[in-house]
Amino acid sequence: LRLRDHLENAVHRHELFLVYQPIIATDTGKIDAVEALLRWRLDNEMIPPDEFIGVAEQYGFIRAIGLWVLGEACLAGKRMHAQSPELGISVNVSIQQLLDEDFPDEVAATLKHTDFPAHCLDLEITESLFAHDKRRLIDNIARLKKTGIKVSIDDFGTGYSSLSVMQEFHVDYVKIDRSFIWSMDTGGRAIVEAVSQIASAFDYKVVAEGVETEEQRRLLTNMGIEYLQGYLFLPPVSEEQLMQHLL
Ligand code: G
Ligand code: G
Ligand code: NA
Ligand code: MN
Repeated sequence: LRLRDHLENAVHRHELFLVYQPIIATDTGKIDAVEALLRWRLDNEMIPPDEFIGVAEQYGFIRAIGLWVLGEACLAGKRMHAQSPELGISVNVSIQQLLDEDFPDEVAATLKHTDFPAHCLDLEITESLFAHDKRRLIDNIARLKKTGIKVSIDDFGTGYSSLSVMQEFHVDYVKIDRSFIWSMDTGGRAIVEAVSQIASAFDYKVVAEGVETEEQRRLLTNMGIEYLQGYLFLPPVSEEQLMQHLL
């Protein structure tokens, strides 16, 4: 209850902020995009998103918070474009946002009022969310894509219907869940390779998450995976810190 009451006012009290983690293009080694990740500081205590996103969803705050995140990310992206004009920004979205009929229009309105280019925005949808009202999701994703934005399947491989999700939903990127990257030396390599090949057949670009070692980087690069993300490159950092890496 304490979390719920505080969360309701967290946006107005400026307790929420975003951090940014780079996504690296394998071929150039350069930052291609950044993923925006939400943080909440309550009375000097950091509450992890895993603890409060669920609360926000349960009590109906996530649409307001999600809209705030989207606006902030586009504004930050606009500032980053002064240094890296084509930099992409990825934003995580919750199922309530995706199922909301107004959401595609809200995304379009946010792009307009922040003057952020649609093709540089990517929305990340966690694979397990695709289990919800399929018609509505396919519909809303199609409407979102009409605004010119990109869509990613996040945490790919952790759901029960990975292959049908790839076939039925038209997306741009598949982010292979970090658990597969971490198990590459104990059998996961074949899975990563297979996912990458299937994704390519659908014309989806692949991002490997949770890259922590040079060995993982080498293996993923040799497999032809297009993008890498993980602590090996940079953890999520403040906008100010990120700007230094964009130079
Ligand atoms: O940043 P961290 O590893 O603590 O993120 C934990 C989880 O919270 C991840 O699954 C991430 O996708 C999710 N998350 C982070 N920021 C947001 C956000 O702005 N919106 C939603 N819906 N989820 C987020
Ligand atoms: O579920 P999602 O993929 O959105 O989760 C994103 C979170 O994963 C980020 O908030 C970040 O803290 C975490 N993360 C990113 N890269 C790494 C990594 O290399 N190792 C670990 N342990 N966590 C990571
Ligand atoms: Na994500
Ligand atoms: Mn993920």
